[in-house]
Amino acid sequence: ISLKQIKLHRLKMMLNDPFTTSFGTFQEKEFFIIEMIDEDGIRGYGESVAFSSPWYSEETVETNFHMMKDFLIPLLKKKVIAHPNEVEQIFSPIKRNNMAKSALEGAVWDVYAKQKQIPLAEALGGTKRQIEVGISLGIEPTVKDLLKKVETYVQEGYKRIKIKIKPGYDVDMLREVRRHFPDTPIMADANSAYSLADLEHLRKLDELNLMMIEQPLAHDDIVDHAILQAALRTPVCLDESIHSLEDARKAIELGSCKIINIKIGRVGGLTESKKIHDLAKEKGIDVWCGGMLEAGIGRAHNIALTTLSQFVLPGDTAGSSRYWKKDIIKPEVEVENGIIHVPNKPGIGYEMDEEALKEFTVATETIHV
Ligand code: OSB
Ligand code: MG
Repeated sequence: ISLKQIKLHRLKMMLNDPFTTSFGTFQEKEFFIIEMIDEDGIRGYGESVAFSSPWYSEETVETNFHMMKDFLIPLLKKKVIAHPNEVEQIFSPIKRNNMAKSALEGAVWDVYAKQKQIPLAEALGGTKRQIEVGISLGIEPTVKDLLKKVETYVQEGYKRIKIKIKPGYDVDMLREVRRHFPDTPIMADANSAYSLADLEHLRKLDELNLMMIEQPLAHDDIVDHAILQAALRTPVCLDESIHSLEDARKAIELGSCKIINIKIGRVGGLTESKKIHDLAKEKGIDVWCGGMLEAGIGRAHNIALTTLSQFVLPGDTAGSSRYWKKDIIKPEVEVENGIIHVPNKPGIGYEMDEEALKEFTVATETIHV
């Protein structure tokens, strides 16, 4: 893989619906689409998933730009990369900044798969031809609003419904949802809104037959989560706490979770995602692919990763139309009865919609490598 040019397209897109978590609400998403062009003119794409403010992790759109432009892309200069697995090593002098690294690494994977003329899923070692997906619902103004949304997406066939929770909007609300949907696979995501002081309260979740509770405790904790997991029947799933294979190994060893949500950006790329997947498989830990309200490019990467065998639980990769009036890829990601058919074209398997890209781009930086 010999790269000639890297374009950093800064995009701004409006979500169809405001999305609320225990940290706040947002409706606008700003992010980078990475376009890499190799010496033969093959184009690979990546997407940076950091948000505009550092509520989910310390990275932001601005830090992603700074890291890519001033540190990571210079490391790629004049390098001949034999395999995308090498990118992680090339970036290793830079501490963390996983979402910035992942955006670039993802584009290298796409270039590589297109050079080989194989789907990205195949390049990663994935075998599934279709994947099952769920949907993540934000905090709604009232339980009645929430029930309406759950109804809509259950009707559409999503394989599980994830509901954001926070103190004061948790057990009673979930009990109400469970009463209306006795057989629907339901899970809750707290985005770190609780502490061990809430243990007795969180224990009530065990009555509700939830698939799991995601990241109930601090974003940087794996010790208290182990105590909580030992006290709950409901499986604990870690999201924010896992940034690497090492984090996953330690969390599994401590018994901090029974399930891991893998987000490509959070762990620094597809190569690291695969390593975590492989460890989880060896240890009997179920994994699923998380989401960061991605546009089509990030979504395509998530789909490819989810074809690996240990992704046994439906992920958060809902269809394009759940987020955007118009996505930036052709065709858009379609979900039919909770299933996405994995594209079998080379690379990510979706074309860039150049018109949409132009429409949503607010600035482009072109770098020769
Ligand atoms: O915690 O998984 C999360 C969205 C933004 C930031 C963090 C999270 C989420 C979601 C939605 O739950 C995932 C999606 O639909 O892309
Ligand atoms: Mg989460």
